[in-house]
Amino acid sequence: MKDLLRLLALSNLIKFLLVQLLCYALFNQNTHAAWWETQTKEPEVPITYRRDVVIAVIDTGIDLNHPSLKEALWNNPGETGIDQDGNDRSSNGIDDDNNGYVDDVHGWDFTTQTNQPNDEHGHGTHIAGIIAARPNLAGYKGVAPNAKLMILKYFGSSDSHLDFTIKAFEYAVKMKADIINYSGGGYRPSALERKWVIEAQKKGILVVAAAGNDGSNMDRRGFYPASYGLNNIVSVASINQHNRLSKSSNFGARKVDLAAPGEGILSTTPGGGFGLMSGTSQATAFVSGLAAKLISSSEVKPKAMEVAQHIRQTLQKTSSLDNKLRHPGQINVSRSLKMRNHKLNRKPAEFYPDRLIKSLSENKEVLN
Ligand SMILES: [Ca+2]
Ligand SMILES: [Ca+2]
Repeated sequence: MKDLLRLLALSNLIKFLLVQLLCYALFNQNTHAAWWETQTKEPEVPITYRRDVVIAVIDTGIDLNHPSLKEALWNNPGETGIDQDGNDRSSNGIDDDNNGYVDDVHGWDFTTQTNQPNDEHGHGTHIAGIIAARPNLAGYKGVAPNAKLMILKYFGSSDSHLDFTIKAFEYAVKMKADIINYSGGGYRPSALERKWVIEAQKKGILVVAAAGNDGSNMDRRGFYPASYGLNNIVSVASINQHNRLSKSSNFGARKVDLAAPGEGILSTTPGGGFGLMSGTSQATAFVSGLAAKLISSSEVKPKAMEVAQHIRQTLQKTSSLDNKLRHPGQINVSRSLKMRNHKLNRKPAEFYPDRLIKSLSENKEVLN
């Protein structure tokens, strides 16, 4: 009996040590560090933050109290401060900015029509952390730890996902987000959804959209909004740690733009925790984080298409992605930041220069 107890105690100790080791390994593989150390083997590029960048995260909501995320929440300027009666605008029950939503201080939950877009699923919290988690004591931080997150919940227990997505796009455009991160999608296009992506384009808003996780060729079958083919959309596939397209990732030499890491990604989870998730959703969040960094640090605020073009032009070419993606490469944050040349619309000094010409001729082929 004594031996058994000793064995159990030992096994608990081993379990404890294994958990500690796992935590150490996870935190030392965090989003930010992993990017530079395993993907580029280059030191982080120091940047000057020149402006706030707001990213609309259209997803399953967020853990509003997560210690790594609560400081990253966008605050609607029209629903903060004190009203004429001395009450806090964020909780006075009045639609102070007259946008149709009462007390929408951090965004909106379209599934329940409330101002508390809490995440019961976990997906949205994970995406939000990759983009903009604030640094914690263990060293974890998102790609753009100064960005502000506008939380728009479209996915909950109801099945009106497309209707809520459209409302969320409309909200993000009207409330002037800089970037819309949409780590979701469906196989049926929607004229209304496309309309709001076009409205985003008119306002210079970048839309970063997941290519989807069915391992299918999107040149034959579209996945929307990623496949609307507008120049303010960047559609994102997932690669693994061996620089190969993830087996589950959709692809398309004409319809899917580029790749970013999407397997075994550590980020925030509901309840104040951290965990690993995989998919083109995670890859999409990396691209949104990079776009936020570019917009916040450029001397002149770039337009959506300029950011998209710059990201495409500064990819790290990855031969295993040839014939699978329109731009067969993966994002490289330090390379994109270094090649920014202070103004995004200036042509980068290097890159494979035939890419744009090739893209245009590819478009011609499509049109013909
Ligand atoms: Ca309002
Ligand atoms: Ca209010």
